[in-house]
Amino acid sequence: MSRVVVTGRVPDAAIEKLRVEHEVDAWQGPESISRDELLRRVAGADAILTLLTERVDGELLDTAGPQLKVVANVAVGYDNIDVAACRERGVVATNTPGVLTEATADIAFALILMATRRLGEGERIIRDRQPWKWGMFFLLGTGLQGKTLGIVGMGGIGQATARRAKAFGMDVVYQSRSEIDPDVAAELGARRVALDELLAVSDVVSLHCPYGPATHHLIGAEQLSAMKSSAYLVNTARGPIVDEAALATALRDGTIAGAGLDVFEREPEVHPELLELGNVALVPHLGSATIETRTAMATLAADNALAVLRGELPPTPIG
Ligand code: 8YV
Repeated sequence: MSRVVVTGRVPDAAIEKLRVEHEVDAWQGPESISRDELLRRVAGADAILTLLTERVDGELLDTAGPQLKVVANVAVGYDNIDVAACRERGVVATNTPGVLTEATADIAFALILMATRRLGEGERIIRDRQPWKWGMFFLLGTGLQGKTLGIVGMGGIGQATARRAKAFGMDVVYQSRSEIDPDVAAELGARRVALDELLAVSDVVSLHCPYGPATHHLIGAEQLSAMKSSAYLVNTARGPIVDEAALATALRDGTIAGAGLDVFEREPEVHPELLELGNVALVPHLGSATIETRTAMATLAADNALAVLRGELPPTPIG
């Protein structure tokens, strides 16, 4: 029997799976685990299930000890994990691709609709008990039909967002490190372009790339200026892909028309200028937040840990 540490609250199904074979120490606090408590608990662990709020670096791996075999992230993004440090110590790192694809694409599309149809603004008027009545020109938004969606990062979530765009009558262009399956590209009618062209032709730009040194502030003042002044930016990937201060300025000055954000540069902080602007829809990192998806993510992370502890290949290793 091995010792598995779970660094935050996850659905019971995953804990139960782990408990069949191992001793499980799961953090149950209402807040994220503190760094000190995390380091105390991981000492002697054979496996750790981590959330994106926990930084997995050399210090944590060394504190855990040489018996540590696997770090299973309950997230598809793994910018919280120093993968090279894991590799150097022979620790397998895993993530949860696939199971959150549809939920995250749903939130991307929800933000596209919130921003283009001004739903947040409308809701705030009602909740603030401001006087309003139907009017021919009241809160007019922008239609999506016949418009172009530019997808940055055409992995599973980008493709699922493209599928939704197609159903809404949009054209799709994408920028991606690699060419996607030609059958999928044909089905979506999606054309691969360089980022410059994507920014210039898109009515909505939606970010779906991973975060890392290569994508830090991929969208800054220069890229925002390259977008149409009638265009919208949506980010459901990772906050620091966008220079938030530059985005606030662009939204204030009308460089672009609006934005929808699920992720932020310094979560849970939000740039104070964004909070003052009506033309940005803000939601608190809800991309994968459905009961079904979170259960599937935690269960997949548990399966990854269990496989490595049994000496088998995990279903979804990183890299
Ligand atoms: C999760 C995410 O909510 O999977 C990711 O990369 O950003 C979200 O789906 C989060 O990571 C849960 O830890």
